[in-house]
Amino acid sequence: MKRIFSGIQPSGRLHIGNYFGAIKNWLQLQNEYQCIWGIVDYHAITVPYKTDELEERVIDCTASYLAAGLDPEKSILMIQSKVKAHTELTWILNTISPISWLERVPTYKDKSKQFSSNLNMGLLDYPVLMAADVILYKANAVPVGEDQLPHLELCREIVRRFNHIFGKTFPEPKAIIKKGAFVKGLDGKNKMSKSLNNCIYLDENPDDIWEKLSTAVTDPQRVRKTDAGNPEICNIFSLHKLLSSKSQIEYCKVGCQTADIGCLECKKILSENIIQELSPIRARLIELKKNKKYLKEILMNGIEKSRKIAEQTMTEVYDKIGIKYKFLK
Ligand code: AQP
Repeated sequence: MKRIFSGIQPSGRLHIGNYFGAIKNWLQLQNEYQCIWGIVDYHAITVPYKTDELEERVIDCTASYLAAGLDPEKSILMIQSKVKAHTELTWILNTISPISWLERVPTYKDKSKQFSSNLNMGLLDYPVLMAADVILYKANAVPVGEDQLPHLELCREIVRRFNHIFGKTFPEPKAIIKKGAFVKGLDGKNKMSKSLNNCIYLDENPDDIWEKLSTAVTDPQRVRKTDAGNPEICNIFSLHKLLSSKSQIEYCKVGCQTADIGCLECKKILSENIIQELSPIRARLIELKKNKKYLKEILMNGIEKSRKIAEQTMTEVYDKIGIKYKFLK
């Protein structure tokens, strides 16, 4: 069975961008591949964070995976930092990754502006760690949002370079891109991001969903209700495409173009659909977070399985790069 690795950083509560861009697609993939879903905490510490909140974030992320429907019987759920080989392999990959490759990664450019007072090596090295995450398990494919595509391309370049220098070791992982690959934030400008306060969270309660939507940015040129709008540049309409029925999408599209309906009516329909989609997830999430023993069991099991696969890869890698030191055996 072909293998997949993907993960989410526990840098905040998960949002509908993570859900539509990642987890919802993972649900189908877990039936087709051997999947490893990581909670990639080493990635999360590349930007300023509160040490006393990290554990809660990891718990929240695990519960979110399960609440959204990931099945621990079918896939492996694990925490990146608990499999030490992730950083071991990163170091080895660092030695063959030109700095110029890393400096041109768009997310590095964005994050270095966002966190200019903490421009650390981890931020620059983020894609190398991501490459290590994936190839440590010899994953054949990685489901990603559009924003992550440059990272995956870099990962493929690193794989080609490693294989060229040391001999064929890793498969070149392919990107799997599905519907919902880019969810814009409620600010109508940026990608929905945990760190940008422009999200609808997976455990958002119905009142808050409506409150956030009612003030969310729409087509900026539609100032009055009587102005005709352009749904194709409207943030709310792009969310309709992910959540609403065909007839609702058509109703909102035509209603907006002809100014027959206002933004609030369009948002109300969307709000009800988001609430319907998220309510069962929210209920399960709240229950799961109370059952830490269960979450621990799932993670410990996943960590053990991940370590076994990682150990096999690292034995081969050390062999290939000349760190086997027979005289010590
Ligand atoms: N807005 C989005 N639209 C589509 N997909 C998204 N993903 C994240 N945001 C969107 C996808 O979710 C997966 C995990 O992302 P991540 O949390 O590890 O990293 P991120 O993309 O940096 O997420 P955030 O929310 O933007 O976190 P912060 O603010 O902490 O940097 C990936 O597959 C990603 O594509």
